[in-house]
Amino acid sequence: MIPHDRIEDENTTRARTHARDLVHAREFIARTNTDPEAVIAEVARFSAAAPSWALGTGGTRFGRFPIGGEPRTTEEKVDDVAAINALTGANRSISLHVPWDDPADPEALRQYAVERGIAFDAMNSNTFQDNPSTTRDGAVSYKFGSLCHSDVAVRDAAVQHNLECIDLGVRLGSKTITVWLADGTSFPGQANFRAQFERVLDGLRRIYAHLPADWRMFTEHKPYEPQFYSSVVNDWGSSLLLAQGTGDRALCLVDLGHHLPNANIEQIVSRLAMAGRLGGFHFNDSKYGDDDLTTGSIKPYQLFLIFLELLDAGNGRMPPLAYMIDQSNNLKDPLEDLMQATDAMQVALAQALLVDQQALRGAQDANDPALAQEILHRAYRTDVRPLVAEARRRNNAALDPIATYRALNSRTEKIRQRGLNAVATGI
Ligand SMILES: [Mn+2]
Repeated sequence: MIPHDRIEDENTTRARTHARDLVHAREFIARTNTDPEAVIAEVARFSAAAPSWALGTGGTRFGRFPIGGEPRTTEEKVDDVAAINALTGANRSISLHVPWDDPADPEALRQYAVERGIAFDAMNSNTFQDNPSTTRDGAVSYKFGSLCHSDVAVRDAAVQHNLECIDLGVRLGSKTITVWLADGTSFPGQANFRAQFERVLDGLRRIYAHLPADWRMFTEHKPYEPQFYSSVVNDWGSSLLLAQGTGDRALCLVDLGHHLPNANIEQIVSRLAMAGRLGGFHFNDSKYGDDDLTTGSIKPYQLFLIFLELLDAGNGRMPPLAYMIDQSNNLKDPLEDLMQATDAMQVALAQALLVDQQALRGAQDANDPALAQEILHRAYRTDVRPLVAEARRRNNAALDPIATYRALNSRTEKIRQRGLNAVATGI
């Protein structure tokens, strides 16, 4: 755990500069007919879950370069999320991935997390790998798909694994199961598109039937990888069809990296929200494909536009969706990576809150695209960092999370406790 008084000490060294910057930011923003206090409050309310599989170093198929001190158990993963939450004040939950996480005593794990201020976000099932616990000790294989498989025994095993994830999640206090399927084909003619889709729909209905009344089920689309010709849940349209064909609490999850280049993701967000089927997000960024780069590191303007659509869906506030970070790379300390993502989301949210909605509607009604762009850019180009830092301070977190993490030698301390060779599960 990161001691709160150490964070306070670090904040004290930055307090005067922060106060000066905040006065300036407040003055500037007040001139744009926006209440800076409302922006700070909404940013302070926001939280994004950290995924248990992004707490160790990521990698590529060419290699992985562990940095040491990675969490060896799910408890240590909770510790790491508690550590970044202490610094950001905006990562109040963890999302588990079964069976990479397979707690022997879920009630004890839940208590462990509660004591550290961490809740359990969506449960993630895994039918894209063969694991003894999900493939009936090797009796079946997901090589040719899971819910879409031609063999009913494989489909049954995949359904059963999802039911077990829900049962585990109930014991942890989770309320959501996210189903991401690697199902698809790598070669034309390999399978019938329609037969695969109908089998997936049938499997999702069976999983949905097991949901407790206060649970939701998310389907997550992706156009390609690991299959390279077709995915069954290839885009938001297929995801929406599955949700609509399953039940009211079946919703769509948007992973920013799961789109073909140049897709208008903010418009997809608007469409799904309009259809009442937007359930959650996996935040990351990409240049070429599912790169899992740090949120906001490549296309920060797109991130701003996405938050603008979220505020539109929530009538000026962030709608109560499941927000999670889903990123992984080979180069950074994963905890710093997650804190940078959290900061990028808070900055994008603050910028989106600065958009003068009344003026924007006026420009739209007057068919004045130049003015509409001026209004968006005025908000996007405002330096909102003092407001975001103030939101963190009010959440008893760090004015500067990364600098504080480094000043406290947090990684060195983890290596000392867990060892240089401690490597986390997950990819
Ligand atoms: Mn994802």
